[in-house]
Amino acid sequence: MFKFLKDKINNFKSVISNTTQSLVGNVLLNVDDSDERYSEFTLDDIEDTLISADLGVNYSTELVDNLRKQKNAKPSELKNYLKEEFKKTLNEAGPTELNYKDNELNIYFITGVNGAGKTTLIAKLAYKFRQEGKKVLVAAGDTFRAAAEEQLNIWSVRAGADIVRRDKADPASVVYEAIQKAKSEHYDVILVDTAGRLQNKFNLMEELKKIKTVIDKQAPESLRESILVIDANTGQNGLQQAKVFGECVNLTCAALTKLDGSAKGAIILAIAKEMKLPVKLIGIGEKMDDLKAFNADEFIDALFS
Ligand SMILES: Nc1nc2c(ncn2[C@@H]2O[C@H](COP(=O)(O)OP(=O)(O)O)[C@@H](O)[C@H]2O)c(=O)[nH]1
Ligand SMILES: [Mg+2]
Repeated sequence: MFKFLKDKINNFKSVISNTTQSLVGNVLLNVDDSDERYSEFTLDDIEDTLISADLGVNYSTELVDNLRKQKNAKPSELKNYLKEEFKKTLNEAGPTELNYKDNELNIYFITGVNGAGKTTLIAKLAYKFRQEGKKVLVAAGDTFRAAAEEQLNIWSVRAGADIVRRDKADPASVVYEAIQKAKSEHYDVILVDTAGRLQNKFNLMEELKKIKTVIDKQAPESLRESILVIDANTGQNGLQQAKVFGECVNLTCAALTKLDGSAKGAIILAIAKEMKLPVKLIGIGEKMDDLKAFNADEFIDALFS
């Protein structure tokens, strides 16, 4: 497997310190360890604090209702309770390792709203794959914005990847061309960039479905991951977006960008709980090297240590 998927994150604790504060620190402020049991007042405060941390209303309510039902639940055990529940939620969403098959074509289909960080994620992924000697092709499927294509071009060249781009062309035809090229020239990886204009939701969703159909027809065994890119700072809005995209492309995982500095990293848990989607990649900065594999144990350890 890829080295970059095994790399530990330096200072992960400090990267997610704002999330830790809002999700664990602030919640624990509601309880006094010496209390024998939870008061109704305390339970309400815990629920509000979890919701403010962007864990989502349903999940927050469920966690607190569980405490309410357990007559022996002790405030001094709140930290451990949350830790075990969060672990369970992440486990249930499935494995977090990015799928890749050696000696085959691997296609990664990247979607998400404008500004979420798709193009940056593709550049970083291209860079990581290139570093491990893979032959990488980028399909510039955001043909609407010339600037977007140019940005992708610069990044791809810098990463040492090749690119298929055609100004103003139908994105599905760009992807078609990329697949033909990848097959005849034996590429290991295709990264498909897409547009994200939610203002015209119907057209965007049709465009994405069309790309998906091209991949399914031209390379049915090759779609390795369908990745939804979410900006950590969008919190619950990000989750709403996930639902819209999930209805038209079969998402297999999420990538959470801009986790650096964000206080809303709890969205990782909300995505796992509500969408049953594992977060597999996290963006922790703007540099090429600032893409990391998400590891549930590492995340839980950093949150609760
Ligand atoms: N701090 C930080 N900024 C990021 C990260 N990922 C992307 N960005 C920034 O977010 C902005 C939008 O990214 P872009 O890839 O163009 O989004 P797209 O519209 O989805 O393709 C750019 O300014 C990126 O530099 C990240 O992990 N951390
Ligand atoms: Mg883009």
